[in-house]
Parts: sequence; structure tokens; C-alpha cells
Amino acid sequence: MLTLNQYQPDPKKPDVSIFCSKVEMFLKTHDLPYEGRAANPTKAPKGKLPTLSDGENLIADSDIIIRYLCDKFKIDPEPGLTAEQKALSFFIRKTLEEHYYFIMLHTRWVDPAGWSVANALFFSELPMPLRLVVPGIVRNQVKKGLYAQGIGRHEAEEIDRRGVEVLDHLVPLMGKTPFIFGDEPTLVDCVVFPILWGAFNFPSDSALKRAVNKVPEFRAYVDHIQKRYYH
Ligand SMILES: N[C@@H](CCC(=O)N[C@@H](CS)C(=O)NCC(=O)O)C(=O)O
Repeated sequence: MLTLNQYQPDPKKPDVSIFCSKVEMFLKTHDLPYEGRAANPTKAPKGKLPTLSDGENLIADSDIIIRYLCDKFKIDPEPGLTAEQKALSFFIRKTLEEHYYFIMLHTRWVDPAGWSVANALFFSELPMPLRLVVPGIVRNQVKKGLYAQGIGRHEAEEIDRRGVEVLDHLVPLMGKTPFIFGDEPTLVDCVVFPILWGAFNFPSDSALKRAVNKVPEFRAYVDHIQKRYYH
């Protein structure tokens, strides 16, 4: 049995981490049986989640996990796509994972509205006195990471502007077919869906949430994927 080591395993709900929910959706869309297990990133080989356990094998990093699954189960993650669509898929995925992701982190961990929710959501089960100290320490680590990455050097308005810019550029890809490239999901949907789901469902108000709420095609896309795979 495959085990996905993740933050919040729930077959009915995407994981709060977009990288965990990417692998989760890949497993679901390829009918690969798995169980989700709540894990601690500090114990993971690369200090991050997800990881995948398959017998003796422990694989870290969502892209490497998906490559492993494709090799093992002879899966083409982008069947029928043209070279142009594969190129577009690559750049969409990398824009979301290597750029938008950090903007989303800012919304959740730095923005005061996001942080008051994240603090409760991620740390409420910590026992005292850890509950008082750990959230602040982790938040500072995230802030340092965002500064090192670069996005954390901008004002909040500029960071939001860049996030909304990414979402706006997704709009023309929506609404023509149920999934980005047709009637069935491909790899790019495993990244786009968690991003949009998170923008709609993270409980705090944010520029990202307001941006997705304006686009009915986003709502339809998220609703139909949720209905098909998360029940
Ligand atoms: N490149 C990695 C990124 C995974 C990642 O950034 N995971 C975050 C959660 S979304 C994490 O576990 N962070 C913990 C930390 O940085 O301490 C992948 O694709 O799996």
C-alpha cells in the first residue's frame, strides 16, 4: 500500500499544503490506492512534505514522487497533449509552484488576517507552553524564507498585486473544457486545482480570495473536481 505522508490527511478534502494535495490528486486521478498519514516535516529526508512510502522506499518531493509513480505504474501524466500544451503545462506549474506559492505563504503566514487563522489552524493542538512559543518561531522562519526567496522584500500591496496577476492569467485557460486540457485531468490540473481550492477555502479574507471569487469559471472548475474526486 502506498502511504502519502502529509499534513492533514482527509480523503474528502485537499491537504492544506499544495504540494501534498498535488500528489493526493495525482493518486486519485490515476486510481492508485493509498492511505494518507499525518507526518512531521522535520522528520522528512528533505525537511518538507509530502513524502511517499512504498514498502522500503521513502520518496521525497512531489515531482520526484510523481515521476516514481509514473515509472512504477507506467503512467503517462499528460496523455495526448501536444508539445505546445506540455510546454504551457510546465510553465503554468512552475509559475504556481515557484512564484505564486510564496505569495500564498505571505497571505497565510505574514498578513495579519491570514496569520490569525493560520496560527489557530496549524498550531491549536500543541500543548502548553509550546502553544505560546512555537507558532512565532515558525512564523519567523517563514518570513526569513520569503525574504531570502525575494518576494518578502516587497510591500504587502505589491505581493498581493503579483498574486492576483497570476490568477488573472489563469482565467483564459478556464471554462472551455472540464479540465485545463480537455475532458480528463492531466498533470497541470494536479497543481491548478489545489491552488484555486486554497484561494477559495483558506478561511481568511485576502486579495487572492477576492480575485478567485470574481471568476465563475474558477468556481465551476473547483466544484466539479471536488465532486468527482473528494467524496
Ligand atoms: N519541492 C517540494 C516542496 C514541498 C514544500 O515546500 N512543502 C512545504 C509545505 S507546502 C513544507 O513541508 N514546508 C516545511 C518547511 O519548509 O519547514 C515538493 O514539491 O514537494
